[in-house]
Amino acid sequence: MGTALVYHEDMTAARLLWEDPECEIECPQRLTAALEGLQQRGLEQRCLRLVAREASEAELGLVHSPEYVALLRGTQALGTQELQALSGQYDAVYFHPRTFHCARLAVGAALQLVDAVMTGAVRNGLALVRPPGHHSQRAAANGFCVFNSVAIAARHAKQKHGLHRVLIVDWDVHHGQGTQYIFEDDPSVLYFSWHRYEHRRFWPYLRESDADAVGQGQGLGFTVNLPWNQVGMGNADYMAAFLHVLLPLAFEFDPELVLVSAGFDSAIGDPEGQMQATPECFAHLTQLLQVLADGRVCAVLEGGYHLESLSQSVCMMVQALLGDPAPPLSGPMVPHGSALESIQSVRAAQAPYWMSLQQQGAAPVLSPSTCSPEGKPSPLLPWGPEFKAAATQTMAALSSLLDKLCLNPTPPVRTAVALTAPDAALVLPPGVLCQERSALPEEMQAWARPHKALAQDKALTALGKVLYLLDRLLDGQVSSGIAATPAPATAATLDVAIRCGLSHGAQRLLCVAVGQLDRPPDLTDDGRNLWLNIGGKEAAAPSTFHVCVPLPGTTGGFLNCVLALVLPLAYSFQPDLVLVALGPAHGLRDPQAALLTALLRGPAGGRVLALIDEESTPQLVGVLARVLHGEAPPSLGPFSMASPEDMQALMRLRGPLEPQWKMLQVAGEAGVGVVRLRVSA
Ligand code: X5A
Ligand code: ZN
Repeated sequence: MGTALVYHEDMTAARLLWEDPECEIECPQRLTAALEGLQQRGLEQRCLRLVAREASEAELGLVHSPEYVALLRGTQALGTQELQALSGQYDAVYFHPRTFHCARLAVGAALQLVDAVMTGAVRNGLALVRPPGHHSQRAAANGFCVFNSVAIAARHAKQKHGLHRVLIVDWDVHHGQGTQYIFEDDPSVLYFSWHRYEHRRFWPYLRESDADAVGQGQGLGFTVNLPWNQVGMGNADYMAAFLHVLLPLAFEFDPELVLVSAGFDSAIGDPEGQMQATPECFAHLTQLLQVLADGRVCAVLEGGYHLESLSQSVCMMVQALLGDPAPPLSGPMVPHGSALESIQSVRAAQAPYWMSLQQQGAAPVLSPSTCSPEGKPSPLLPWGPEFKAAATQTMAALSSLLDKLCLNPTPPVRTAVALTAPDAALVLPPGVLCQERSALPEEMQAWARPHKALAQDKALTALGKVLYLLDRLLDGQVSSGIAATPAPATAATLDVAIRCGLSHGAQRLLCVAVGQLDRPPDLTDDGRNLWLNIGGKEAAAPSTFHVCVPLPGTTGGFLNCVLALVLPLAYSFQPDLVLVALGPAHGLRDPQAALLTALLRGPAGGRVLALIDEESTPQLVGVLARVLHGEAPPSLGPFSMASPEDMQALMRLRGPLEPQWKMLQVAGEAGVGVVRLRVSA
């Protein structure tokens, strides 16, 4: 349904007019670099371009005090010296005669984006703005931020569009304390922020940025802080944060709109963040958010100071918003110990307020991470010699990544559907290909030979289409597909598909089989295939490559199974092809099948082949085609808590798998069954 890109070139007008090493990184080139990146990759052209308008003073008043707005209005007439003096009254802020205009455009852009999404003109979008907003408070500028665009957008969404629940995801590397203060006691806005913290030794050095700040009064549990206590956090850490903290809470909260404080100073190469997440990680984070709120995601630029890294990360996010598959994540999918400690702390701090975090064998609470030893903050000098050397390496890595992406362009066909018989009731989204072609008869016969179930004409015809589709997936012509098979042949077809996939180019193949489907008997644990069965028989000989889990009966149980088992396994395994098979009487409701399939686009760069029974309803085929094509899955319905039995089954399974599949971890080493003692001096 489309992606909006909101921009106005006037937002490049404000700039620093005096020497200030702290503020100089917030420069006009940030916007031009991001926009040029989007243009060069043909992404801007695929978006609905909207020219930003200025927010009205009434709109600014949704968050800011009239006195503060008047003060900012007055800055338009000030000389440089007066501007510098006024700037000095705030922490890390500079004013320019055009600041008021730019900041009003930034807010206006966010509001226009929300309006476009809420009226259904587009599905989602990005507002490319500066100055940023998330540090700004009711009556204060802070950290390059003047007006809090995202906070105003959240209030506007409630007031103008009658929303009751808005989720704000702040993935900027700094804590958006401004946003936190504004919604502290408001249960209608769930605010999630991760941020570089280093036990309070990083700007803005606040006690209330720690995991135990959870909101106040009615808003208890609606502020979620995930402090990073070391630099160098990467793809695995960010994904773990989403899978184990943000998404369980977000599904339980059930937002009607997702606003992203999209700062890219959390990406590799940034002098402020000094983190390691690569640009494609932001495509994955965006994809994960798109399964919420019917896909209504509005992103607003916050920080991001390494121009090349910023521009690539913005491109990745926009690609994901447009529905393109995300490139696979690079690097080892192993979260850092320090990240796991942080994840454990925030889960423990939030557990009293969220059903989805209860029952998870309440891990012992770690000692507070605010033990700022020897007091004083010691911010790293951003452009010291060490950092410069690291940044040079980073740049080399980034440009080779860019090459890789150019060599692996998005397949010409995003989704193909191969049915055994035409179905008039089936409505496919535009762009989805109906595949009639089949593998060559010799090839089909050769693969089918060992299987009695494939002797029938009907089964063989279906197999031919599966094999053809599989080949197009593996040679990069098609990104994802759906193939139907007659019921008695599903297991045999799946067996052939796995073997064929592995012999025709897949290095690692993940198979998620739902329902009564046995693992092919002579598949070996050679590390090249991972078999995950949901809702079938218990495995006689389970292993790290052969996992069987019962199908939970509640939405909470199902979500927990997907977020805490299926996706961590899938992302740890790093497959290059995913097979999803819905066996006979698989027991998934359509929205569950859609969510599972949508999320399994992540781990293998969008290469998913879904095998379904030919008797499946056209509704199921349609919804699977739409999610594989990049649309949002329908809602699962009201959240219901997982049953204790389902939780226990999951916990028992995860334990032995954790040493091999590190994305399953939700606690630091020291937190597993060990109570830490604190000895105070
Ligand atoms: C929006 C943003 C950072 C301020 C850093 C001050 N602000 N040292 O990234
Ligand atoms: Zn920032």
